[in-house]
Amino acid sequence: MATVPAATSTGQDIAQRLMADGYVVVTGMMADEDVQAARADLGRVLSATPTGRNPFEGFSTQRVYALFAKTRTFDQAAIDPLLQDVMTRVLGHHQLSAPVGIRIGPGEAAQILHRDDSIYPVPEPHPPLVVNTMWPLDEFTAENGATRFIPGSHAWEPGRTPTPDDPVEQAVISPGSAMFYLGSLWHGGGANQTGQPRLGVILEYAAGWLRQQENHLLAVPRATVRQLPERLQELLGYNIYPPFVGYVNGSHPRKALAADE
Ligand SMILES: O=C(O)CCC(=O)C(=O)O
Repeated sequence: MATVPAATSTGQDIAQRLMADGYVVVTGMMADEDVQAARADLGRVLSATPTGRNPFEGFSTQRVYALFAKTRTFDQAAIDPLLQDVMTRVLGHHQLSAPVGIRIGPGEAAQILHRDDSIYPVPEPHPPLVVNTMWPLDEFTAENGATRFIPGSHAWEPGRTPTPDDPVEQAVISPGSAMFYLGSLWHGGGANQTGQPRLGVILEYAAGWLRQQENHLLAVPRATVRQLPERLQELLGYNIYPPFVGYVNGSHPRKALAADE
């Protein structure tokens, strides 16, 4: 797998690899103590999180939606300067779209391969609309459900879909790293053939002019949002796509957020 260290890589390097290969693994994105804190806090959240309702979510898989309403342990990751630089280079003006904790339980089947950007009805080929980042909080192994993906599939000709002959790789990655992948890369969660769950968090970003996959304005209470760093508030949707998409009563949504109601 294409792997580069955060400490010696620039946003330009990472964005170039991402655009060329459809994915890139960046090591050293999260300190050990932050991984442990995130794992512990998500364990708390997961103790009250149901399993999935359909094969896509996974009947033995738990998904933590409304992530930024439930934990503070990904606030810094979401606004990490290197990550933000990559997103700006690839997506331009961008926002958080679908941040989700995903714990694939023992016995779970492989998720269907899909493209994250296929939810938007934009004809192919199109410029990058979505970039996802997967943050493993357990060791991802071939056996416990490491994310599956088809290298090169981000550049397939319009209309092509996976066949059993397409080579599938798995993101065998360690906590502390983050795998960046384009929304056009065919991928999916792996089957968990072990007796232990596999926990990871996706922080998915989308171009700023699209509708966010999750409606964070309703998912995260305003009292919570007011406590967050301003950049995270913007990424959750309290922002303008220039010149004025997203205004509130003719003003920047930051003003509505600050209003006492
Ligand atoms: O959990 C994973 O490895 C990937 C999950 C995924 O792609 C999704 O749920 O959209």
